[in-house]
Amino acid sequence: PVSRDRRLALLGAPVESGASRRGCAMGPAALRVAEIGERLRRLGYAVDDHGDVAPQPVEGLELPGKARDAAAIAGWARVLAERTYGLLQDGATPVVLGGDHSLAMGSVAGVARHCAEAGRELFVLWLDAHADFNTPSTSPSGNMHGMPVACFCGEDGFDGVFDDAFQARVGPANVAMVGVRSIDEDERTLLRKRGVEVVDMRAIDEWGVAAPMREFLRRVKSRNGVIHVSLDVDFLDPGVAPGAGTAVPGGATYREAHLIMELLYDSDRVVSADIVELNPFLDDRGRSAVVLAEMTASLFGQTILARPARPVS
Ligand code: B3U
Ligand code: MN
Ligand code: MN
Repeated sequence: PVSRDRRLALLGAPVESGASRRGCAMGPAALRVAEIGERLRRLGYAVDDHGDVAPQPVEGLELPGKARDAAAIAGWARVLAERTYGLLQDGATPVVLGGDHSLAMGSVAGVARHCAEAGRELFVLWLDAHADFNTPSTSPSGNMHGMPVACFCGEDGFDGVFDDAFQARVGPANVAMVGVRSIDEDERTLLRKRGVEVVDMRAIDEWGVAAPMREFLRRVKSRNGVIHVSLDVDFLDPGVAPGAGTAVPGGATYREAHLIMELLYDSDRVVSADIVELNPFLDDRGRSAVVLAEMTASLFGQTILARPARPVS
């Protein structure tokens, strides 16, 4: 599994204008207070905390349709694309601490460029109550945290967010969404049209998380691919993680979420991750921050008992 000599790179991205309510800008700080770095160091990794990144100045960018604060969001996306790309080129594993989910436009663009140049096929595992597959023309809210997947899958409406260096995209068939339970009408139509795999809560209730995860991991392995994991705090049930701006009832349990992280670690395919949408202003005494820090530790190999190396098959 994920070699302990791969350095882990924490990048704070205190962006919050992609969401409808403020507070996500405090997310990176809360995750640090929850000892996300220390937990990973205790597992034996060298962890570099690069602090919070600063957005590139972008002026006057407007997208056709509804996309609130598009210029600022593009500024975050551009710097994150450069940073995740650069870290991967250096052999490190970027872990982006959000910040709202619009930041994944950038983190995934950087990973996609790295994979395109390295000739590795990229898969994205989207753990979220929402599909985040709106475009500026389908979005009912105009909030850009509801759009990152559409953006990195190459849907129309995002021209000008990136310059030419970061045009690599993720094929919609290489995206798997798990835990989804809230989709807008036009968003659902588009998702279906593009063939994105959606493991909704109904599927999890029927099959649990292990069966669909094993199927996804088998698919990744059959293509010798790698995985970017994007974990939205609202993937979890609000009872487990109340610090979410757009909480939806009926989410993943603590145990389901940990099992997914453990299966991902066992797969040895994860190259990068986002931990996003934590809103400490809405949290209950740091509980959600701690849960996310624990999830991240599981993603990188924390186990209850040492287990014999057993490839997922
Ligand atoms: N789909 C809705 C709600 C939403 C998406 N992502 C979050 N909320 N966090 C929208 O505004 O696009
Ligand atoms: Mn999201
Ligand atoms: Mn969400």
